[in-house]
Amino acid sequence: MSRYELKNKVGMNGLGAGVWNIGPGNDPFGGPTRDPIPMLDRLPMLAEAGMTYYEAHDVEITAEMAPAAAKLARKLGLKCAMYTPSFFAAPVFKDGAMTSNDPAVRKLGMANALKAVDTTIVLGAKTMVFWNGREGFDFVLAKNGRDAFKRLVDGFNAVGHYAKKNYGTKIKFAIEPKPNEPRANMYMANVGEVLYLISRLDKEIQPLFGLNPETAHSRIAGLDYIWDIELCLEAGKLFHIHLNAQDGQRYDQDLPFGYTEPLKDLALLVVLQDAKYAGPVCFDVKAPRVDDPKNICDILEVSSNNLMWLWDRALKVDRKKIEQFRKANRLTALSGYLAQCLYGK
Ligand code: 3MF
Ligand code: MG
Repeated sequence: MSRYELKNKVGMNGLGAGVWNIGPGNDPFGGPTRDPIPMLDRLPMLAEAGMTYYEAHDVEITAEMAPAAAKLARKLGLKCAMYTPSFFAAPVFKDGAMTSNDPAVRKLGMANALKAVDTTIVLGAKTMVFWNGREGFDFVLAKNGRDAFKRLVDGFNAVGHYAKKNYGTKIKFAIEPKPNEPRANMYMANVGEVLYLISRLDKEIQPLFGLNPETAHSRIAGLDYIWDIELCLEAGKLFHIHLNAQDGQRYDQDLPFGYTEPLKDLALLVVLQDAKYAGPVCFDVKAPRVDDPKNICDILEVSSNNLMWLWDRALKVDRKKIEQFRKANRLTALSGYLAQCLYGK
């Protein structure tokens, strides 16, 4: 089993993927096209695909399964990059977990979040991600937005204090923004919004909170992912990353990294290299419905190869040349230089 290693990468090296990335192929319009693979069987598959890290939701690797998963992962030389509570799949969270208008649902969401904190420790991950997929609204005035914001602040404060009290600074939290899908309008829609939310948390736990920006989530909103990443870096809040690709402003596709906008992806890697990003590099991609079970890991191979090629090319980009083009205001020429780095010999 050989693992992908990024040349000169600072901090945590190796690539990662979610166990959900190699799912049975359902989409909102159709059921599975493959038999679901038991979750623990997916760990050797990720290792075999060259991953160093795996990621999972609490509904995939449950608290009860966690000790066995940790043992198996150790045997495979896999590490858990992050663990995350699912606040979107169960019908009870249909209108959100932390922002639901029903206090009993909010209470259940909190219980799940705290349990996930404990499980994150069992799995040995340093990061817990929150993608609160159902926090938002489809109908105006369905929720009081100001109350919803306050509920998010209260919710994340409670999680942060629980983690700090029980585990010190062992676990950090990375909030993943997304503008829409599955809700028409989602709270925590973009990087700026999440940074503002963090600024409103209790001061003593603010250092525990950062972001997990995902390529497709910025592009769905027509936002530039590189700027989203730069903003997180500027704030010292790039705790985690979800790389993939997106074919314009449409439903969330979770395409292989590097597939749609390679030149921008090259520039992204220049930014990450120059910032000495030390966190893990993880994919959030979806094996398409049309892929046969035997080829289910193709999406990881394609994403990893694209990343490795672009990473090496990004290392060779002459930073001085970028400076010169900026100074001379030759921005078209700068884009041409990047194209040469990408496509040239
Ligand atoms: C949805 C996502 C999620 C999150 C995951 C981690 C199913 O668009 O990106 O993947 O990454 O829930 O918290
Ligand atoms: Mg994601």
